[in-house]
Amino acid sequence: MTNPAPDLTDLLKDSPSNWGKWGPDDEVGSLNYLGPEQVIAAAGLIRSGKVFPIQRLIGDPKGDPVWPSRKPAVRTQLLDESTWDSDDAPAFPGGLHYADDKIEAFLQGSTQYDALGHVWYGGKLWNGYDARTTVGGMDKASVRPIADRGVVGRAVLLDMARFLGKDYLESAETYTHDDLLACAAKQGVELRKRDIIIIRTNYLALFHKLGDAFYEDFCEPGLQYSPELVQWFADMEIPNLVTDTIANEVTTDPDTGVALTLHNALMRNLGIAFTEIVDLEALAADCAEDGVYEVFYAAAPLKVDRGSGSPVNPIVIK
Ligand code: UVW
Repeated sequence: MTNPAPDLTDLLKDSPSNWGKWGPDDEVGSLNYLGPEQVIAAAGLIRSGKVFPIQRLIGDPKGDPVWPSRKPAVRTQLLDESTWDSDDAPAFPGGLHYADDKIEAFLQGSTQYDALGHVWYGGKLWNGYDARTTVGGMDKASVRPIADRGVVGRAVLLDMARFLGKDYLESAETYTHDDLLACAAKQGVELRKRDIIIIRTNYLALFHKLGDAFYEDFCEPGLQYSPELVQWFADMEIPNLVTDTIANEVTTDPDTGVALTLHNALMRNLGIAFTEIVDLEALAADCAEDGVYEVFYAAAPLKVDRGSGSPVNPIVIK
């Protein structure tokens, strides 16, 4: 019989924590590392004026990849030119016609920011807030404080797929902070304190290639937990981890069997913001061509009161 997965409370009992570092009421965690100094320095990286919005399409005719228990957004057309075929269509002075539509969507069902309180264990969220504050909506560490402040800074694209000489990483493939450093060295870019880290795996190319089989034995590739990796993120004061996978880390740790360990070690304990399901293809192709991997990054999720996450279209400028 295989050993049961350890409880996160035990696994992470000695893991570094930033709780209390920015006061008892803080709800944006390591994003506090991005102040005016970082914004001004990042603005200096804008040289060619090339702009890359890195949100994935919502309503892709080929399908939208989502975490297995979620459903892609459904967009419904409510008003269009055919509305005015009917005699009881609204009549506006001057003959105005217009289109209206709505979407029903998981707030975590597309390119998104997770609220810092999105995951927890042991009854406590980021900064020690009680997990009961999530009941019926996030009273603490919701996505709104992130939306209210915005995220701007120097980001470095780490193209792990190109670095490993692959079109895309495979299911359950793992990598470490040492691999990130090796990738940065090969790309000729320095990883600095307070950098936003953007990682390309191109794994979601498999979503369109495999169809329904994509979800069989679902285990995304990604960073794998180790105490050293968590300490590195803490020491580097990383404010934001951005990847092109659904959950930013290997889904199930191959050594411990624990699911989403880094959501807890990095987001819950260190307050690092997670941005997931971004589309890095155009940006990565451009970086491969000009060799410039340090970029200006700006993003703000939608201001959703008590939301556990929100769609976002981050902008990268070179
Ligand atoms: C879960 O936390 C389950 O998913 P994600 O962070 O990818 O939204």
